Amino acid sequence: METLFDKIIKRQVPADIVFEDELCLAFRDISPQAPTHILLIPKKPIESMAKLNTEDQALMGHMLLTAAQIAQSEGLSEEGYRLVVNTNSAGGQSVYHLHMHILGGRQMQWPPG
Ligand code: DGP
Repeated sequence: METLFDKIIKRQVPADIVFEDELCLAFRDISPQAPTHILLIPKKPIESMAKLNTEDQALMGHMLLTAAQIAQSEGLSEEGYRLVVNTNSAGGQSVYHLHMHILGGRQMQWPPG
């Protein structure tokens, strides 16, 4: 099923895009929970972490490295930042297209809510 994030990939819904390559897209969250809050998504429409399989191994590695590069380019690396992947309903996922939240620019707390 097509999600909002598929529409952002296809430029049918506007977004503040900060990075794109052939495999993934990153854009600023519409409801930021930190001074920097970016969503990194694969272009492949994977619903959630729970739907990953072994063929996604290289893509997921690419996404982690891309998240680190985006954090670096946003100036977050030295102070630190948080990556979050909310998964399914108990994980707090609301858009069923796998996405990594890159959050930074403030002190994070633990445990998360
Ligand atoms: P999650 O709750 O983990 O599924 O995160 C979904 C995120 O998507 C949430 O932080 C808000 C963000 N979001 C929802 N609608 C839009 C939108 O139209 N544009 C952008 N840029 N972000 C959105």
